[in-house]
Amino acid sequence: MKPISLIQFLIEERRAGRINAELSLLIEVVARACKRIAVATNKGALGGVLGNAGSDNVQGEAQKKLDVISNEILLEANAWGGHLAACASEEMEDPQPIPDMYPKGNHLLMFDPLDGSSNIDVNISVGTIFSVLRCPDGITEPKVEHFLQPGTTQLAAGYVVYGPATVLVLTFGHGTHEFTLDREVGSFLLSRRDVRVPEETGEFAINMSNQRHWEAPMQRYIGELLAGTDGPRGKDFNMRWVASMVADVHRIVTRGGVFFYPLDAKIKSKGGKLRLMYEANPMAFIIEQAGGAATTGRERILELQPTGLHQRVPVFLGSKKEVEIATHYHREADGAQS
Ligand code: AFP
Repeated sequence: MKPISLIQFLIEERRAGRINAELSLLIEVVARACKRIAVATNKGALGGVLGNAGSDNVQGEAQKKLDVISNEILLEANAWGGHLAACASEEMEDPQPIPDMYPKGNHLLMFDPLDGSSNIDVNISVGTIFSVLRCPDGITEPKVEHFLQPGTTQLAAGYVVYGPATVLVLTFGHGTHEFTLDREVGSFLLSRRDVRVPEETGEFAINMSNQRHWEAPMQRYIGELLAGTDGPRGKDFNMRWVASMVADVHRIVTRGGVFFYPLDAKIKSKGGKLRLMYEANPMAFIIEQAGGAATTGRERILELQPTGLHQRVPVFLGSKKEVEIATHYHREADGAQS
């Protein structure tokens, strides 16, 4: 059977009344921009794109050249189509308005242009993450407060992983779907419809080097996994950590597993490591739509009321049973203390 292209998929979603023409165009534009980022990423040293840009982003982190290039590609691609009211990027302090010379649309786009960028120079998978919100009615000049909507209001979310293959994973709230870039044809083709994250798993992802800084319930939960067949869980668990959230989440979307970036003493004052609007919310939407779960260890991520554009939160996501056990341990410990 002839594979379904992303464009055909979007047309079918429109015909089914699940998305409108403007959202369809927005996804097409983001996918096209991500193809350009894939080309830049694939060039590696030959494209002169490796190394630091010599600047810091809003989070005070050193920007890689590809962070800057990817951000510019996404901003430029999304400026003129008439589908956006504004966008916001992990790399920029404030939302980016649509230039006055172009028409404006009804959507807000948020993105992490190149997640996992510390991996670029060592040729390990990186990715782009994005989230789409509706611009509140009557707002023509969106400000930060208009972006601060809970994840449950997302109209779409997706990521592109630039790995051995370039893969787009997308949800509009009706399942999670995977598209693979056919480099010869230049199109994303549907490779898996309605992907499912199994409820149970034997694989977890966490940066173990932070173990001594974790809260007690996290120590307890991971301690039980590490005890394997000798411990209360009665089975051995395997561990993976790419340090590129897109790659770690894509493994979970492909074969199950659970991902944690918990609170620890080093990052407590910041609220967590990962960004709610650019990482946690879109990934939580994608994972829930694939049958998984996503919490901060205490609350469902998608129900958090954001307080800042660059807010950070702890993230537990993936196979439902493991997220539930780890979350239960945290809630139980909170209850015991209060
Ligand atoms: P960078 O984009 O700065 O590499 O950060 C990546 C990231 O936000 C996320 O993709 C990883 O899961 C996490 O940070 C890795 O954090 P550690 O380096 O602390 O393991």
